This record gives sequence, C-alpha cells and structure tokens, in this order.
Amino acid sequence: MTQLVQNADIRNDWSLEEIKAIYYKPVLELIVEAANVHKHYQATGEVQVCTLLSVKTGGCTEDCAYCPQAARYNTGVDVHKLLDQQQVLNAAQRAKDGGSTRFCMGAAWREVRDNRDFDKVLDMVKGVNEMGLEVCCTLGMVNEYQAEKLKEAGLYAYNHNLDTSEENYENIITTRTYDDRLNTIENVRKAGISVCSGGIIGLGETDEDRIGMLHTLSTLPQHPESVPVNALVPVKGTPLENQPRVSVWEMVRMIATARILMPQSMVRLSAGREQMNVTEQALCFLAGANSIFTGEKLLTTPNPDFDADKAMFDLLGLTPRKSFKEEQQPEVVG
Ligand code: SAM
Ligand code: DTB
Ligand code: SF4
Repeated sequence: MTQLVQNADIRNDWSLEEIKAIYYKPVLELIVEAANVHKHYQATGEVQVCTLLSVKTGGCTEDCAYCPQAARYNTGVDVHKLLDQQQVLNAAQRAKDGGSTRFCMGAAWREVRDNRDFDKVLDMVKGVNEMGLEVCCTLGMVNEYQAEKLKEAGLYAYNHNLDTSEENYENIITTRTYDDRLNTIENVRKAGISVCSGGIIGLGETDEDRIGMLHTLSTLPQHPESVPVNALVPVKGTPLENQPRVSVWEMVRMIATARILMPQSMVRLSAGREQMNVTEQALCFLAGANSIFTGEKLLTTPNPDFDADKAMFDLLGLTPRKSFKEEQQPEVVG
C-alpha cells in the first residue's frame, strides 16, 4: 500500500490563535510569506492541471445550499444517469490531449452504494488509470470497504470537501453531519488513497468560519495532499443564488493561509476561475495556489477552456506539473 509520508517540519498542531494571526495579516505581507513557503516546499511555476467530468449528474437527495445538483432545487441542470465507460474514456482522452494529468469523476450521490453503478465506476477507474492519468473520484460518502475497492481498482485520489466550518455546516447542509464528512476522509486515508479536501468561500460564512475550516484541515493527522479552494458559483434556483461574488482578496487570503499551514499540499484554485481575469488568477498563484481545473466545464458550470488556460500559462511562464509526482516528499531522516 502506498503510504504517503509527511516531512518532520510539517505541523498538525496549529492553534486557532496562530491561524488567526496568519489570516489577518496585511494582505501583501501575507502573500510574501506564503510565496516564501511556496518557494521552499514547492516547484514554483509548476501548476497541476486537473479535469473534471460529471459521470452522474443531478437528482441528488442532499440539500447542500450551494449545489445545482440537489434534486430539491429547480436549477435546470441536465439530469443524467451514470455515463457509460466509453463516454468516460473518451472524455479522459480529451483531457489528456489537452495537457491534463489528473482526471476527476464526480457523481451526484449522497454516498456510494454496493450496486452495479459502483461496479461500473470501478471499471471507469481502472480504465482511466490504464491511460496513465491520475484518477480521482468524488462520489459522496464511502465506507472502509468501498475505499479499499476503489484503491484496488487504481484510484489515486478521492475528493471529499469539508466545505465550511463545523459551526456553519448546518446552515449549509442538514442532510449529513461534519462527522460524516470526517469519517469518509479517514476511510479514504486508511485505504492509502491520496486525500483531496477543501471548501467553498462566499456561502455567507464569516472569517471565523473560514479560519475554523482551515484549522480542521490543517490539524488532521495528515494534511490532505490536495486542498481545493472554491469560490461559490451562485446558481439560479439554489438558496445561495443571490450571494455576492467573492473578491479576489478573499481568495488570496484563503489560499495564502492554506499554503502557510499546509506547505506540502497542492492548493487548488478551483471553482470560480471563469469569473476571474488573468491578473486575479496570477495573484492566487503568487499566494501559493499550484493546481487548477481545466476544460470548459467544472461539473455543471462553465470554466475557462484549454486554449484560454494555455494562453495564461504562456503569459505567466507557468508549466504543467508532471503526472504521478509524489505530492508529499518522503520524510528526511537524520
Ligand atoms: N456528491 C459528492 C459530494 O458532495 O461529496 C461529490 C460531488 S459535489 C458536487 C463536490 C463538491 O463540489 C462539493 O463538495 C462542493 O465543494 C463543490 N461545489 C458544488 N457546487 C458548487 C458551487 N456552486 N460552487 C462552488 N463549489 C461547488
Ligand atoms: C472541488 O473542490 N471543486 C470541484 C471538484 N472539487 C469536485 C467541483 C466544483 C463544482 C462547481 C459547480 C458545478 O460545476 O456544478
Ligand atoms: Fe449532492 Fe454532492 Fe451536490 Fe451535495 S454537493 S447536493 S451531495 S452532488
């Protein structure tokens, strides 16, 4: 089993007070500090390129207030049962041809069930893995046994976001608990799968909630190898449709704090790039973001296309990170 090892100088004992002191620094000072940490632990100028595909869209039983795929909101999302294997492999090939190294399959499920659809997803994982891509899934809650099956099929990473602080969770989702989320993350970790977990800003949460979520993530027994920072994409029909757009400075503050707290993790500038110009995205890279989703769609909402991102990489002198690079450096002994 792959056991990802964490450097000895990585801290899992951050206090809320310490995190606050970082988060509330004057923003330019915060960027400089994060950039220094980034330079020390990461290959600056390298950005991981991931592509999403919604393999099962809409009709979800959950009530996540931000989500266009919850059955209870009228969002006009194109509801679709599980795609077939060939459609998925074709999309993975397009992603690979577009320069992507990680392919993430999302399903609008509350949890994985031991049924034929799960068997089909296992086949998809196997197929995408054989194409030489890092395979990621985000399928809702999984138990230990399901996590092991995914690992055996060749799953590289599993995405399961905390989304917000424990205190704010019930204002956003009532159909499951924060502990449910943490349990799944533990099951994934135990199976030796790389953990991808982060959150969303712009849900109406306070700065304290953002700090609280970063505290939970950075005090897990092992930091998630990837930390996605999403800006809410407000979707008509969801309870959060009228939320104001988050400013770039809020994204920068979140990304920079995550970078300082979890220096070895990939920090992903996730949803919300469609609404950001290149200058704003450059600030996020400077603040320590080193991963993005490419391809014209996230799961159901628009994202910049491959050509626009290629032009941005050229302009900023960024290079795509190679596949299967260890996201955590092995522990330095002696
Ligand atoms: N159903 C699974 C689950 O909830 O874990 C997997 C798919 S779910 C769509 C994956 C993640 O997408 C959510 O945890 C949330 O962080 C993000 N997300 C969903 N809708 C969003 C939106 N409108 N804006 C930003 N992020 C969103
Ligand atoms: C993550 O943190 N963000 C991605 C991925 N992980 C699964 C999803 C963003 C979804 C945005 C809304 C949509 O396109 O439906
Ligand atoms: Fe369902 Fe996931 Fe959307 Fe929540 S975030 S409604 S669990 S698809």
